[in-house]
Amino acid sequence: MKRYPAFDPPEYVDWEPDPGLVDEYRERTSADPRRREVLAGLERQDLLDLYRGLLRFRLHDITLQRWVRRGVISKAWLGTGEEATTVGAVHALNRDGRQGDYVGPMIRNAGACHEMGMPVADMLRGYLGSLDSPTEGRDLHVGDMDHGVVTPISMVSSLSTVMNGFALAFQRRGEDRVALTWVGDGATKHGEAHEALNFAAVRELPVIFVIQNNQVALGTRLDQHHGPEDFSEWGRAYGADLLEADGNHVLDMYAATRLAADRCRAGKGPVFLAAETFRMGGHATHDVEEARRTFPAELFERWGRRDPIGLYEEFLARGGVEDPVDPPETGREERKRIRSELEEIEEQVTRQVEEAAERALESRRERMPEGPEAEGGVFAEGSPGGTSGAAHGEGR
Ligand SMILES: Cc1ncc(C[n+]2csc(CCOP(=O)(O)OP(=O)(O)O)c2C)c(N)n1
Ligand SMILES: [Mg+2]
Repeated sequence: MKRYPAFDPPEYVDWEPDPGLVDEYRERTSADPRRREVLAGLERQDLLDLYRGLLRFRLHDITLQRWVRRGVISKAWLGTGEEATTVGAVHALNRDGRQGDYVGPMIRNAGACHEMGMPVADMLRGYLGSLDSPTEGRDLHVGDMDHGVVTPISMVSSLSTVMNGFALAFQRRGEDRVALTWVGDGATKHGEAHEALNFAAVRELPVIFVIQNNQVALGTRLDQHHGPEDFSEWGRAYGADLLEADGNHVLDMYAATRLAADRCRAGKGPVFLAAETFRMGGHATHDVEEARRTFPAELFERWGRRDPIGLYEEFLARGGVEDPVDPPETGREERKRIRSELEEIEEQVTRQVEEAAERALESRRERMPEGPEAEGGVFAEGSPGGTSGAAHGEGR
């Protein structure tokens, strides 16, 4: 993809594929027989849609960074380098709005919203706080139940118990549906995460917890808040199934999530999906320098070579788009043709995100809420025994 020197992490600016990592990427799609079988079922279009989703996430974040630079917003929380952990998982679900599976994305999983079908403009409006944003200007955490996206609140791990609630409802109604949420390595240290993992395991709920280990929680490194090297033993501790996945490999995430969802649908949930990835920036746009001081430069270099978009692009061009589990050798001409197809997709997605940004800025010019509007919709209207005044926050 086109690189953005003003906004990309320095490791991405002159990104070139590392041949060893490309080989590993290819090997991983066929190493596990069950994942291989899942991936063998993917159509060319599915593979390109995953690429589209990764790009959309990166470009959504570039837009936010541009706005920070221009003073439109004060800061933004990005998923740079972690896009595959979100996009691969979401694409493996049944994305059928209210009738389908439900996801609960944290702020670093913005890609889940647009990949479930929410318009990018609405997500950007969330940041701008306009009246036509999903929360009518109240919060930048956005969701939309019409697209199966549960709106998060900012308290980390609180979504886990909420998603258990949905999964419990699916189970009690005998519905063939799954709930999925992402729990950061840091969020796993909150008591509510423990409650959620335990309750889900004890009740065998159809829920997937993607443990998104990006090696850091705000300014605290994994080794400062976590005893073991990783999360591989956490399934055993709770008596739940655990799968491990490469969080920078969109197809590995896709395959693992599909297997996890199958297990849940068969009544054998929950599944913990431990995904290893790395936060290529700061906690948000304000502390990038601090984050760079938190880790040795070598770690950024190592993960920088594993850009989930660059690697996937290379994989597709080297035959992955024709057959993801047994890619044919592509010659120069063939690779050129595939690359130009990918470029065309990139142009479309870039245009889509730019137009969304334009529409969101229009809302900022014309649809910002007035002060008193903050009082509306705080309490449910017409609740039994409630007064209409309660809907506007009076007398409470
Ligand atoms: C209950 C709670 N405590 C503290 C915070 C402040 N806080 C926001 S993000 C964060 C770190 C989260 O780390 P992690 O779960 O690893 O997610 P990441 O930011 O790395 O994606 C903290 C402590 C919060 N939002 N909620
Ligand atoms: Mg983290």
